[in-house]
Amino acid sequence: MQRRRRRSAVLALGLAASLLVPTSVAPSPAAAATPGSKKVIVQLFEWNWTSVANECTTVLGPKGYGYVQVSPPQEHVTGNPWWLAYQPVSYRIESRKGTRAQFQSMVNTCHTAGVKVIVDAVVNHMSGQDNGGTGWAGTTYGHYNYPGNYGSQDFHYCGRNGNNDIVNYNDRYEVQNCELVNLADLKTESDYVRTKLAGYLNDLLSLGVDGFRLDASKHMPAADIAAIKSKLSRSAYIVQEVIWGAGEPIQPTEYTGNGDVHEFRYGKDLARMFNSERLAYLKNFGESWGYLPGGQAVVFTDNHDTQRDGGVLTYRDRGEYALANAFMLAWPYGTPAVMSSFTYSNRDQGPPSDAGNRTLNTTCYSGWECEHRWRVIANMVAFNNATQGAAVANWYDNGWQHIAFSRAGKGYLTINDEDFAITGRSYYTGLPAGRYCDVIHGDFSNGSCSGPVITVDGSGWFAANVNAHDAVAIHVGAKLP
Ligand code: LM2
Ligand code: CA
Repeated sequence: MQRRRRRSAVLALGLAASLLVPTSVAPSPAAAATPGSKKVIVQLFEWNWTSVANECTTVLGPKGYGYVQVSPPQEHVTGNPWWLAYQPVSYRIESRKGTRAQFQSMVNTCHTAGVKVIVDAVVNHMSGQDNGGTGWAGTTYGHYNYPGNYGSQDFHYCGRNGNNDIVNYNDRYEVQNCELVNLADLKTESDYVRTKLAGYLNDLLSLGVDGFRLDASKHMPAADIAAIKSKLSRSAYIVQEVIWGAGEPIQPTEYTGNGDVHEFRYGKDLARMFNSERLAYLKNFGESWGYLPGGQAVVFTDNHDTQRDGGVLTYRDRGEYALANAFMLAWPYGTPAVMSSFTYSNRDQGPPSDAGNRTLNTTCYSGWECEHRWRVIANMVAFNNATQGAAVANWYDNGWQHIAFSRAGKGYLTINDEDFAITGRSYYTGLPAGRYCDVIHGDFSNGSCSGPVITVDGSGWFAANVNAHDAVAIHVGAKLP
């Protein structure tokens, strides 16, 4: 049953070469989707504001990304690890990633490029520093004292387990009223605290932000989030981080009344199919696997936590990672969020920074992976845009690692994750006859394709050979004139 695939080194290298090339970033009007149809999110993890702005203009807009999710922008504790961002000290928009002015300018630039901005909002807690200190922007704080925002009366002290820490995830009260890794847990049931949190989010909305990823949502009752949301000055996109855990009392479905919710099972299951089971099983991937309703799920191969904690595919898996992302971007379940990482060798390591821990500008050739620029991933964003609303049709599998399907009338993907090439075969797409760019191996720009062209005949078929651990993808947004 279980099957561990062994690839020859030579084959793996050949694959890496073809699937890992960065995409061409020449502006391509064809990639731009009609307004409202661009769903794909990219998480530019720990990028500074100047680099995010530049990426919106040069890559995200042209490639058709709908949203950029940025790391927490508020004042945080000092030091080097990436996770400092998850220890708020104040709600000043002043961090290692940049100033308020730089943040504002980034939002404006991304909007001009047609990309909306989602902020990772840390609202469950403040810092985890027992002795307090001075924050990045100079604010003096104590573990339970944040001048101008909170005093000791605004925090939970659950007093379980000999301290205030969460130990037992099977206890709803504990998960929501004790401390997540010593992080001072806000009394989100208090109107004062809710008003402060809404004040922070409203400040971000006044800067033009479009939505929020609500960090540690499972650690707040859904009703508390609803109360904070009701204090927002205008509507905003919301995605809640609720990590599904086997047998736990707090369920992701409790949160769908507030907005979207992350479906954490997706990336783990997808990795298992690629690593040790069968792509053929993906035929009904989504709700029938017990997942959240697709219209409210945000899915990802990995995020900044799961890529460190294991059990998922990451940039380290190279070609297999590209194929898993191609599947995610072609398959209609959920809203896909593409991960973009900095290179790391230990869990805590911060992003490339200067001596003062200010995050350096992103350079995609060193220190940063820029997975969202890999040709396969970047070009499948336009596939996602072009196939919005089209159902899956014409599913094919060989029982194992070769699958294919169309998005009715709009696009077609086949993935061959066997250790051997599949040759001499034709595929039924149901697509209009014509010449299409294979966007896995080529970039479509100004009506021409830099890679192989696939010809769909008058009956909707094409013939192609697919190498081992490779794919072919075509869609109506990349059709040659
Ligand atoms: C999240 N979602 O619910 C974030 O996605 C995740 O990255 C955050 O953890 C977490 N919740 C809190 O916002 C990260 C990181 C932790 C780190 C915390 C706080 O994974 O390792 O904890 O941020 O910065 C670190 C230390 C931990 C220490 C804590 C407080 O690793 O040992 O606890 O700081 O000082 C004593
Ligand atoms: Ca809490």
